Amino acid sequence: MTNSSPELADADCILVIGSNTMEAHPLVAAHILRAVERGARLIVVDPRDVPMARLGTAHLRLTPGSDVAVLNGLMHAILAEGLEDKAFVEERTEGYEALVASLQAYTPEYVEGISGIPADDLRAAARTYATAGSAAIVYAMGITQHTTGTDNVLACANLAMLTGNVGKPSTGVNPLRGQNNVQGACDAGALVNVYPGYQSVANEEIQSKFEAAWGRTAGLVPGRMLTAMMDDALAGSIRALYIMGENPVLSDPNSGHVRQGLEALEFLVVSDIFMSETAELADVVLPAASWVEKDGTFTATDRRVQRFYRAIKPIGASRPDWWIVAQIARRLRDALGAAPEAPYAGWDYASPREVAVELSALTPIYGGISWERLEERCGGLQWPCPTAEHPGTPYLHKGTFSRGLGAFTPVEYQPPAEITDAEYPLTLTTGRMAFHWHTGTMTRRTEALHQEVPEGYAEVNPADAERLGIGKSGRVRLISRRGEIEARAWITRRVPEGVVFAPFHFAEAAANALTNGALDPKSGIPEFKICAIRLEPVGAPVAAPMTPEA
Ligand SMILES: Nc1nc2c(c(=O)[nH]1)N[C@H]1C(S)=C(S)[C@@H](COP(=O)(O)OP(=O)(O)OC[C@H]3O[C@@H](n4cnc5c(=O)[nH]c(N)nc54)[C@H](O)[C@@H]3O)O[C@H]1N2
Ligand SMILES: Nc1nc2c(c(=O)[nH]1)N[C@H]1C(S)=C(S)[C@@H](COP(=O)(O)OP(=O)(O)OC[C@H]3O[C@@H](n4cnc5c(=O)[nH]c(N)nc54)[C@H](O)[C@@H]3O)O[C@H]1N2
Ligand SMILES: [Mo]
Repeated sequence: MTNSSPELADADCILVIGSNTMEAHPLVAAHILRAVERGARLIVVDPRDVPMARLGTAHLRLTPGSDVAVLNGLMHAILAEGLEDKAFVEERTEGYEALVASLQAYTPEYVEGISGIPADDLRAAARTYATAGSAAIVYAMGITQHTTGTDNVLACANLAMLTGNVGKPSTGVNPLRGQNNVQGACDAGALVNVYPGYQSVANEEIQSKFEAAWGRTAGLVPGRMLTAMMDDALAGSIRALYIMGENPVLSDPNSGHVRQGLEALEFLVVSDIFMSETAELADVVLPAASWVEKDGTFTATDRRVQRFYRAIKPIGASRPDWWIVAQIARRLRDALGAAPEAPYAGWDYASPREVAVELSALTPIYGGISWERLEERCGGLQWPCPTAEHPGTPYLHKGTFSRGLGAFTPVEYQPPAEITDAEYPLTLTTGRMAFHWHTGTMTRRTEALHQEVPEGYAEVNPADAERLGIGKSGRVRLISRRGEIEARAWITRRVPEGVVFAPFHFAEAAANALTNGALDPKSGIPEFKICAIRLEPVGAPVAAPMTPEA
């Protein structure tokens, strides 16, 4: 996030786009609710009638995949009414003329044709956002998990800069990162093209710094992305994989393809806290300790590093992930060699605290973040925090952007990779719900959560259900070009006509058997949010008319 979660409570306007915040990020949602109680305006852009949409000043219920058009339309309307922040654009940005030219075609009427949002609703939302004292954009997977995911995010940045809503409290462009520590994992270098702290692997100077620290060079070439690895495995260019804390058999798109890829490997290692569907395919399973069984830090979505404490001893033969990784690294080092005088060639940490010391020594944004400081402060420290005296950074881009001027990047609307046709006439969108976590390894083992939602389901609009003869709580078959699953039908107006939603939490009704493996060419993220399907009732068609739920 450019800004901090608690700052949302003080925003005058919050634009939530592609985020089911109440179900997926309830703590962030609490800050938004506080803002709404204060009288802040809330605009929700989501095809589904998610809980937060009910509280908003406006719910822009767009056709899935039309976000670039909607964001461009909002900017078009802002310019048409002269509501842009002229001083901010002049002093802090570049590329304005090209942006304005690119927005010309996106009249609210043209955007209505693509998105289904009434032109006047779009105009009203543009006015609400642009005239607010401070306006924050909050987004999540509803805009990123598309072949145009990067374009969607760039369009959000354009909108924020056009209205001067960057570099100030309670504004910004705020991705809600999903897992408790996905931000920390990225910060620590778990990405294909950077060392810890987003230091480029392709930069020779940085490469030399890490070579001196670790006693080995890793080469100046970025690695392969997760989403490309199954193709590589099938092609034979990847022969072994070591998977930690990931269950791609259920969580990657087009699971049939994933399974084939994993089965084609010569050697598969999986490290998990449970025997997941992916671990079942492994040659070696390394049992990991769960978060309650280990010490460490988590970095929250607003760049906030916090210390967490072990509550119980690791159960059975399980070990903390850092320990497992270090053991493997030591053996690799012995096999491949490393300069012994390098300060961090040892991989002999006595505790995760020593890993943290190494991280801050090599990573400028974490330079001043020590466990000692974290243990003294409730609320943690937010990076960039370069020195031991630095108080941390609640919001980014104050006064200047890291590249100097903020660059407007024009983006054009493009349809999703797979669109509906006569054979597959419905749009499937996938995601999450409050009671389950991803592939269910943890939540489906938790009795209370299992009781709340014991089985897979699909949200189907009453009009579609009636047309297809799908009864209330009846079973339904979802069929795409890649696979089919059976689930219970939840007949509900949460989804608009023509759109079906299925969570991906249930192995026996695995949504990813259906999803499309098409990727965003820039980020490599799969188009989890859109593919074409058809529905068939399972069992006898229901004759009696249904009572659709609200
Ligand atoms: N209970 C629970 N909470 C979780 C998780 C979990 O599994 N369970 N997972 C965590 C993780 S890792 C993540 S990444 C986050 C994800 O959090 P979210 O991204 O908020 O959750 P999703 O359900 O993936 O999708 C968000 C919304 O996108 C909407 N959407 C679908 N298509 C489009 C579109 O084309 N445009 C727009 N504007 N919206 C669209 C959906 O209707 C949905 O409401 O949740 C985190 N929190
Ligand atoms: N169709 C569809 N698919 C999606 C998405 C979607 O919206 N729609 N969302 C995508 C997103 S945003 C995400 S983040 C992914 C999530 O995909 P995954 O990360 O594959 O899903 P999880 O179920 O969280 O799997 C994590 C695994 O880690 C294990 N685990 C838990 N704690 C620990 C630990 O401390 N150490 C180790 N070693 N293992 C541990 C769990 O038991 C589990 O097997 O799914 C993606 N897939
Ligand atoms: Mo995620």
